[in-house]
Amino acid sequence: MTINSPKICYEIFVRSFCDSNNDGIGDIQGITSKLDYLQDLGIEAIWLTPIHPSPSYHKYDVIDYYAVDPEFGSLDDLRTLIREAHRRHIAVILDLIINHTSTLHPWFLEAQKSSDNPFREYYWWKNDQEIEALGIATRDISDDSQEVSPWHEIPNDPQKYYGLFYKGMPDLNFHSQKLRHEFVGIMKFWLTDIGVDGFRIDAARHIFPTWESAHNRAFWFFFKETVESLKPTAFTVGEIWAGASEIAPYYKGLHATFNFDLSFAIQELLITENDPGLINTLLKTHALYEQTNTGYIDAIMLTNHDQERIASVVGGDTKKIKLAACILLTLPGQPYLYYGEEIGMLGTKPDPEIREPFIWSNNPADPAVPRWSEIKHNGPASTKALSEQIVDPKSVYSHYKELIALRRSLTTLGQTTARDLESVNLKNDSLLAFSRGPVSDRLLIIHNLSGKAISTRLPLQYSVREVVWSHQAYWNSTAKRVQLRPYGSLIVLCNPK
Ligand SMILES: [Ca+2]
Ligand SMILES: [Ca+2]
Repeated sequence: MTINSPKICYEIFVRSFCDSNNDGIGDIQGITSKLDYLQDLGIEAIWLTPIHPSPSYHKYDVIDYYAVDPEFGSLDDLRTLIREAHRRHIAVILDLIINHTSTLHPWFLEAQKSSDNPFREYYWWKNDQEIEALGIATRDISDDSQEVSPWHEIPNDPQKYYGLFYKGMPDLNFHSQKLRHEFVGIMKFWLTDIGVDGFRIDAARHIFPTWESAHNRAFWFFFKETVESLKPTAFTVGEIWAGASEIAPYYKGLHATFNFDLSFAIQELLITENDPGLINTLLKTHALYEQTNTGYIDAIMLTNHDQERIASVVGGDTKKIKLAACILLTLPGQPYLYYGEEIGMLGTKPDPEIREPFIWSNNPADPAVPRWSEIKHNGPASTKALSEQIVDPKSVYSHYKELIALRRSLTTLGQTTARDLESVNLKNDSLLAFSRGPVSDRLLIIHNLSGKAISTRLPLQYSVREVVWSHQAYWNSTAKRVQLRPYGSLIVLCNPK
């Protein structure tokens, strides 16, 4: 593989991670100051949520693609972050927002002036008759957008503009060759001038709107060619919040895509304590991906910045928080941890509450903890700070660190593709069991999803050579049974059969 393919990635919501200058807002120098922490945890790539100037706290509506928002620091700060990250073998991936801009972006400020403005073609414009003729005045809400009426008015303009997410984010129109040229320049700037290692592509499934979706294939070919020509080692991971069959074609243009279905399936497993066939679903997904690209990378996660935090999904139960980590970090793919997951941070919607400041310590005067938002979910009574967890071998943090080290040390566990993944039927829906790896060194992985202790025999084709790792579980070699305490996990190496 010519691209860099990090084994363990980490999503940083920049505003909430670490504050370096005591203004209450997480920033780039703050991230640099925590690189030792991330390296020690075992992280190989960080994905930063958008850092460009923007009127919003989340910055997914960009007004300047060539700058760093002063709230977060400067370009020099970013150069330093990249240099220091690379020194620690950590890749830096930026969020690339190509679907839309802010209405305050100079392109849109120009475009809205008149229908013959040279920037008009950067966006989508239609009058009411055209919108009606195409039947596109309204849309069904989707997981990633609640907007029902995506056409928005400009005073005294007979045409409306298209903004899929909301009126403050007008969609860009990549029929415009001028706009494509702009983005070639933007990608070149970050990949080659500044030296980032790749991009996470926001809203990748929405680049062309539904009535123009036939143009998507050519667009992603153009995108791939552009990235490869600028920096052959650059890595791309796309947000395509949809099912596997819709995601699969994107592997022609992107190295990786996020597996949202898997994220929700793992959550469902944890809530119901029952496996409806997760591995078989995953195998079908991978078969679809493989048809498009045999080098597909399945980007797997428990949650991201748009989903309720996993610790809250499981009701704050530490045993289940640890089980969630066990499941994610034993499945094939490229795992993405959402900052704070490794200390069991809580959070439910609305969005700012799933993006709360990282709890470095419970010292209310700790300048590293951002103070931009009120902390509702992660006060001292509910979330143990990292400073406490880091010295506690039984903490959620220590559990994550151990699992990450395990995944990085075992080639089979760290595989991104799943050609040798198999579901193992132990005839008990409270168990999630699967095997991975070559016949000579096959790993059998068993998770107890339930609050009951379970003892089980193994199918005949699996004979245990050694226990590789266990958490609340053991192999009873005399009775030839696997013993799992509630929410326990066991990984064993099997003899070839
Ligand atoms: Ca700051
Ligand atoms: Ca779009």
